[in-house]
Amino acid sequence: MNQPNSFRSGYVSIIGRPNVGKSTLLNQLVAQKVAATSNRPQTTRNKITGVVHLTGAQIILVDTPGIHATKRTLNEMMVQVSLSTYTDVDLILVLIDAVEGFLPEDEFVLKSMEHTAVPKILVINKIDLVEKPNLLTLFEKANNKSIFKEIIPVSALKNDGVEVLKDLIVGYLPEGPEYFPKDMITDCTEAFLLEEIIREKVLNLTRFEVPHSVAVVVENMGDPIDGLVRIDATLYTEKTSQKKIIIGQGGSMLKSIGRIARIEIEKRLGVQVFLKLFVKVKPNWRDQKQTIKQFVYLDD
Ligand SMILES: Nc1nc2c(ncn2[C@@H]2O[C@H](COP(=O)(O)OP(=O)(O)OP(=O)(O)O)[C@@H](O)[C@H]2O)c(=O)[nH]1
Ligand SMILES: [Mg+2]
Repeated sequence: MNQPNSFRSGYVSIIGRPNVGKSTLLNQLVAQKVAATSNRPQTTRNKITGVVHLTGAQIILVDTPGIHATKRTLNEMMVQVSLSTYTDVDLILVLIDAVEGFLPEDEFVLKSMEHTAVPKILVINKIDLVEKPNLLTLFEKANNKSIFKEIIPVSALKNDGVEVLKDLIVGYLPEGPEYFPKDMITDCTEAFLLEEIIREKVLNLTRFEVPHSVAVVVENMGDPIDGLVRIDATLYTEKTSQKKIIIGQGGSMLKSIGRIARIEIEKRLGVQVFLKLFVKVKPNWRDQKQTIKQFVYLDD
């Protein structure tokens, strides 16, 4: 007689308003950098898969764009992606920021999942930044909401509480197959991951509207020649003034973006990289569905 299959696996989406640390948590749970992170809101623009391989279980995490009220087409499509995960997952991790507590933006997120029966775990993130008594008050508030199966405090950045969270998640997974082979931690394409590395550097090095106006497209990735890979990527912005800022005085900003991105890409690919960056203007691309599909891979 066959042994009953006791392997557990399932999909878990990471949901919350922008900047609460969803992508940082994904990277920490997967124990590898998959998603771009930054202190700018709306860093993540797509669903990003991260697979956690455990003995007897597999957690397939889906990092999502921060949910927020918006009128811009790109942002509407981003939020739609996050909401669409509700019907596809076995569990939802709802993240809030321990310092900020429940802001109206978090209530907006909770309202968006009012009608989904999927179990929800509240993850109170950034506990490294708060005093214990404040955390207790937040716990009480969260308890009163009575929509969460569990409430867990973590610091995604400091890797505190993340192992406990992993165990907790597994308890909510159904029996199922190993969806992904052991050596696979994401189903994102290599080009997408490289684009996100480059965009992350733009987010970290530029300010105001500039970081949000940028999309990165890898145009060309050659085969290694003498241990060197050439990668051409274009940074699209919406205005000539933004292009100027990205290039910087005498090309200094673009050089910095390129250098920092190249170092990370070389680490990722394990080869030397010649990274050539171009900057182009595509006016109002964030309000054009076709261009958004092409630049950000978002669907209707
Ligand atoms: N101190 C502290 N900072 C954190 C923690 N987790 C994340 N951060 C920081 O919070 C900022 C936002 O992190 P992200 O992971 O990009 O946030 P996100 O929720 O994915 O944001 P969006 O993609 O814009 O929705 C970054 O500067 C992180 O370094 C934490 O546990 N403690
Ligand atoms: Mg993110």
